Amino acid sequence: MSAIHVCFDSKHPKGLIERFVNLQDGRKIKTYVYGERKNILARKGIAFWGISLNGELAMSDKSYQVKRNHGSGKLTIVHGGNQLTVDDNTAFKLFDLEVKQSEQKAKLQRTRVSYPVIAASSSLSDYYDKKYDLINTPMTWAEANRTAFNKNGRLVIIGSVQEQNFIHKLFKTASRGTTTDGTSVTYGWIGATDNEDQNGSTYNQDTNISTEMEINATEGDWKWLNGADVNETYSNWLNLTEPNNTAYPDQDYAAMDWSDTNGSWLDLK
Ligand SMILES: [Ca+2]
Ligand SMILES: [Ca+2]
Repeated sequence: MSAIHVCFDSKHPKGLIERFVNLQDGRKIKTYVYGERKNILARKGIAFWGISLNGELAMSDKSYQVKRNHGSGKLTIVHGGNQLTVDDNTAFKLFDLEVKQSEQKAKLQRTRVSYPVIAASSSLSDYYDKKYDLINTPMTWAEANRTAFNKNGRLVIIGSVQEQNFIHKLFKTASRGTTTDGTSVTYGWIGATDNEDQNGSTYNQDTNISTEMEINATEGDWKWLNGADVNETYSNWLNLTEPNNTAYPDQDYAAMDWSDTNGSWLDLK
């Protein structure tokens, strides 16, 4: 997308903005924007949809189109030539947030837009960039961390309320594991710890290899497995009473209680 400011147009004393879309095949199309957002990001790689008429384009302010299937209640999102069907608004809101974040990142870093690419059309749990896999075998946090690492993954790092709601829903609708005494499990491990013996990891997309890394967690100082400080990012600890480090300093591992309405987090050992 490019924009040209025409300064001296007798019909528009204040000047006129003419917008053009430069398509991948080399075509340049005069474009009009409609919808809530007046300024569409002028960046390479931006996805859009709109209506083309007589060689001109009316472009929606959203980079994707959403259709509701009235029979199933599912939403179909069409984005950059990919089609994705999601169950409900929880997944849609996470998708919308990630699209906005991708565009914002491209704007700040002045690079081309890199969207979360969709790998499968069935579920938001199948991004190329982010694929969520739920394992319902009961295990310790360290075992879960190792299991994820061996699959080139990481225990989930939750970065927003939209992602929290999505994960919470994923937990609630999954079949639950049971412990050795037969109790139904209502906690799912997430990727945060304050145990200084635990490592995080980074994944290299080019080599397809995960590497362990120091995250420098210490008792009471919670770190995500990518090394980010839990205090400085989105968090959802239970009623501000967890993590209760003072009373239980041996509780070093974060879990989501999905039986809780808000899917609150607590520290367990
Ligand atoms: Ca602790
Ligand atoms: Ca606790």
